[in-house]
Amino acid sequence: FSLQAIQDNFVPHKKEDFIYTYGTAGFRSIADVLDSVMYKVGILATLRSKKLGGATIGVMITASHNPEQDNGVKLVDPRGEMLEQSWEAYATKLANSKTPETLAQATEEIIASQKINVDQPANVIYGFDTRPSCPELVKNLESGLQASGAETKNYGLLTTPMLHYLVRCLNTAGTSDAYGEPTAEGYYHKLAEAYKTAVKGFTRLSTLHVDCANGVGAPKLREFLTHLSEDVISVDISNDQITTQGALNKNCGADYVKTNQRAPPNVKIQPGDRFCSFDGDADRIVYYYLGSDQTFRLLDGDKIAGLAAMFIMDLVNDAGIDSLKVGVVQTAYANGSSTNYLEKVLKIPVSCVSTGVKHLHHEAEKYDVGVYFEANGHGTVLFSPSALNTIKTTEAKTPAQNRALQQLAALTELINQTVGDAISDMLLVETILTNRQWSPEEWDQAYTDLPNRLAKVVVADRSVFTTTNAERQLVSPAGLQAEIDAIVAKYSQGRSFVRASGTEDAVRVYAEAATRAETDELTYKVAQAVY
Ligand code: 16G
Ligand code: ZN
Repeated sequence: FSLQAIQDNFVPHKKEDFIYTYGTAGFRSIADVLDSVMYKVGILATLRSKKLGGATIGVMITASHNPEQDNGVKLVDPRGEMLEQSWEAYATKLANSKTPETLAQATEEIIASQKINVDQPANVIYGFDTRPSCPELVKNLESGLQASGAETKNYGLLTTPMLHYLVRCLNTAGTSDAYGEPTAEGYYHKLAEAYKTAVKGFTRLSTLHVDCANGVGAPKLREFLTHLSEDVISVDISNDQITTQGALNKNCGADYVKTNQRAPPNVKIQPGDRFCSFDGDADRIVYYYLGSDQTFRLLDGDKIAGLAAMFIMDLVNDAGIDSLKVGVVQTAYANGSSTNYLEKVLKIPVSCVSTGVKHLHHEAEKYDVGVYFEANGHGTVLFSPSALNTIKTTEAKTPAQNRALQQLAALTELINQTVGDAISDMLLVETILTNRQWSPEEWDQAYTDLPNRLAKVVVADRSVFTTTNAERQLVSPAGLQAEIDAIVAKYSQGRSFVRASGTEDAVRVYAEAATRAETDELTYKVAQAVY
């Protein structure tokens, strides 16, 4: 490890005045300004690995659902989780170092404050999505890794959740909680075997139509499907144009569908059929279908959480292990009807946390079985070590109990325990629908979403909008929350909140109410109060 090498290989900033922030989605911006950031992320990944005694750290290059000209990068910690929050400030510090000297200084500061022994080994793996800017960004990342002396492995084109899986596998190999074979093949095999077990004995459903957002999910889902025969699952893939310039996330994908509450224009949506959309890096998924009245119906992250929680509660009861505490974690964006369904109908505890996967993930770890989903379709289910142990060691007294235990065991393998995963979540939904022999309408009957609206307000300085109570209330600007409360009080089943976006220079306004007209009016009034 040599600070000299770090200085000698310095990759300069392309735009002098650009300020970088490691936020909820890592670094993310227009790809053109990211060369220098990649170099620094290489150094940071090396330091993080050295700090953790040479544990493997992951680096994923993607900008998820953002337009094709954007890109981004984020670090993955040893258990396949997001980078520990306290390190985000280091990332930001390195990224904004504009000269070799200030970079060396910032590096030294991290080493000193974290008491890093630089003689420790460093191991870093990386992967990237289909964006045309990736190859160049990868080169800059590699320079940073090389300059700081890490052992590396390039896993190539990957979905984000596959990279998280690989990191966890590499760090648990040979231990009692070994997570799987650290290869793409190992990932496919694990999911395919679990799925076969989970749907065994049930009639296969009709074909599922999958929109892959013209992203990395398309080739990866195709590879995965070679591990399952047509009589186990039938999938029709669309929006798989990964080499067509400008196609990524354009008028398709999970974010398009959730935001516009409509199917991608090029997806021919037929009554009776089942559809889902991935986002650009395949860590989000939403389902949808055409109702018998020909209207578009969305089954978003909230609906998936409700379905999963219902199924898991039933299995836990049938398995006779209802001492396990099952809970659901949501954000303020969860539809009020979904929270009501979970709490009042399923009688499951629900926690509400701030936006961003790391917040949901950590809260979900507090339960034995923690289901977490953002309304936008990012989520998963976490099984605690003690839950895994209970599922593995409980002795069944009846065939029904035995079957429930087997199903739960299959779910623990099927569900990606590291992060939300579109392929894995798709298999979870398909498992439940197959077990129940349900159509999407039947799934949708659990509850009816309140009409809702999300608006974006561009303000002079979004940093003055600070919140409390899991982002449901404003602390500042002074007086604004009282104003919002007064507006909301006029609408039946009204709810609205305002928060600064973590990924865009804007403030978001969410509102829901009993009717579409009231919702629109409420959104408009709150947005006006903000402006
Ligand atoms: C990031 C988050 C996502 C969240 C979104 C909110 C991660 C990996 N991603 O993309 O979970 O929904 O930000 O964006 O945490 P916003 O702050 O612009 O509303
Ligand atoms: Zn994504």
